[in-house]
Parts: sequence; structure tokens; C-alpha cells
Amino acid sequence: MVLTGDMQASLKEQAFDLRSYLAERRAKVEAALDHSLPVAYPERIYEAMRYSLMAGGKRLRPILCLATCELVGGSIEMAIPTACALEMIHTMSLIHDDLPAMDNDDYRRGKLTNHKVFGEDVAILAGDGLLAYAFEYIATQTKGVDPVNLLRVVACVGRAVGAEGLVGGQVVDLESEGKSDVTLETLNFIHNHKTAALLEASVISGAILAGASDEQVSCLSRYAQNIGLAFQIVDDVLDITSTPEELGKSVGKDVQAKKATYPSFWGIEQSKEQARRLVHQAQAELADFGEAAIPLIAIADFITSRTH
Ligand code: GRG
Repeated sequence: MVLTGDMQASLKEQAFDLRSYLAERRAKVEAALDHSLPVAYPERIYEAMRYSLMAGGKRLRPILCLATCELVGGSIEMAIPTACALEMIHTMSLIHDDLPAMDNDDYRRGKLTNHKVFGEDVAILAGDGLLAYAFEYIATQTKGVDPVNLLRVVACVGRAVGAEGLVGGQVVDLESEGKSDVTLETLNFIHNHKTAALLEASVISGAILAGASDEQVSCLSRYAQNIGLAFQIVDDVLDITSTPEELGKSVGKDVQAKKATYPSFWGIEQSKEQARRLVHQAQAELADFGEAAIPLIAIADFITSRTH
């Protein structure tokens, strides 16, 4: 039988061992993060920053950044400082999200939340410290990258974090709490900003570091926006179907707080179907990259099949 290009790519994808790929990348990211933040005086703040940074997690954002850098011909070494910075930013957003003034959570990544261990004052500062250090780290540690591309990455990550990204999404989320008339449009706004924006910055920053064309960056942006929303839909479903042990944090809080979620609009099965549809749309954006995109195709599938 003669195999078409698509069939060959699909067979290679089936043979691709995502579990080993993720484990190997995660180990690289863990080692780089461990090295990125030594403890110095005043020890308490460094310990608080390291406590959350080194508490585990899937390390999805750094892994995506490394994957897209390689996809367009760059190396892991070029992208590792940005990959670490993205995890520092993600971690600081979790620390602040868990504070009593926000979601008021006691557990995260299977451990007590930062403010439960270090107090609210230090937890706020640990988040601030990680955010500032993330940008310093990109600027001082990146090697072998065109400075224009490096500046574009700093701007792209900054935009994803501020009022046009995570901060904006969180504000609308807080405003929507307790309201029974939240629309699907508002829910999409919240998660395009709270969740998809940093995933998008992770995906495109790796590619920009390696000198991707505008067209490549646009395809990767659309890939990331689709997996970002799919990721959040799955997150909402897991909050209903999973256990605290599996997720490493409390579950069922959305239902308890009568929060608008994707399952509250569509139910569980239709939410899963929508997530799968978004993942297929994301994967279609990678067509021009050929077989080199197999890791990103597999990561998109992982988003709907994950259990934590
Ligand atoms: C960024 C300046 C600044 C402030 C923070 C609190 C806040 C503003 C935004 C909230 C952002 C937030 C917590 C979004 C939720 C994103 C999300 C789905 C987190 C879970 O990500 P996973 O599953 O977690 O990748 P792990 O633990 O695996 O890394």
C-alpha cells in the first residue's frame, strides 16, 4: 500500500511517545528552575518563592516554549531562560490566585498554599518577586538570540501578564462572581485572558526566539488560543469529575460558589466535545509544519485526555 504524507505523519504521531517526551522535558525544566533561583538574604522571601516554584506541576508552559523554539529550528538552550520565566509567572499567578482576597484556597499542587505557609504578606511579595525576576531572567540569561527578537518576547510576555491578559481576565472573573447572568461571551473573555493568554505567550515566544516568520507566529497563535480554551474547558470538567488527590487542590469549588463554568452552560459531555473540537482546530493550524509538529499535535491531544 502507498502511504500519503498525511497517513505517514499520522503513523509517526501514533508511534510518538508523548509520556517519555514530557518526562524528559519536565526533567530539563525542573533542573533549570532549581538552578535559576538560589536562596540568599533575606532567606524568607527566597524560600517562599522557591516553595511554590519547585512544588511540581505539569510545566506545560515551559515545555510548549521549548517545543516551538525547536519547531522553527532553534535550540533548547536559546529558549530555556524564557521557559523558566514563563513558569515563574505562572507560579506567581497561582500564588496570588490562591490568596484569601481572591480564590482563598488552602492547597495547590498537593501542598499547602504559599500564604498558608508563609503568611499573606510574604505570599504577595513572593508573587511580586517571581514576576520581576522572570523579566530580569529573560533579559540577563538568554544567549544566542537576536536582540530584536528578545525584545519582542519581553513585550509579548508583558502583554500576556498585564491588563490585556491575566490581570484583565482575573478582574472580570472577580466581577462575575455570584452573578447568575454571566454570558458565554464573558466566560470566554475571562478564560481567553486568564488561561489562554499565557499559554499563547509560551507558544509564540519560543518561536520568536528562534526567528519564526510572521506567518508561522500567526498559525502558532491560533493553535495556542484553541488549546488554551480547550485546556480551561477540561479544567472546569475536572473540577466536577476529579478528586482532590488527583488534582492536588480542592475540587467542586465552582459548583459550590455557583460560578459560571463551561459545564454549567453545556453539561459535561458537550463540554468535552467542545474541547475535542478546539483541539482539532488547533492541530489543523500546524499543517504547514509537517512532521516536525508531531510533539505539538500530541500535546494538544494530552490537553483533552489529561486527568490532572
Ligand atoms: C499575573 C500580575 C499577575 C497577577 C495575577 C491571580 C491572577 C492575576 C490571575 C489568575 C490566573 C490563573 C490562576 C489562571 C488559571 C490558569 C490555570 C488553568 C491554572 C492551572 O494550570 P495548570 O493545570 O497547573 O497548568 P500546574 O500546577 O500543572 O502548573
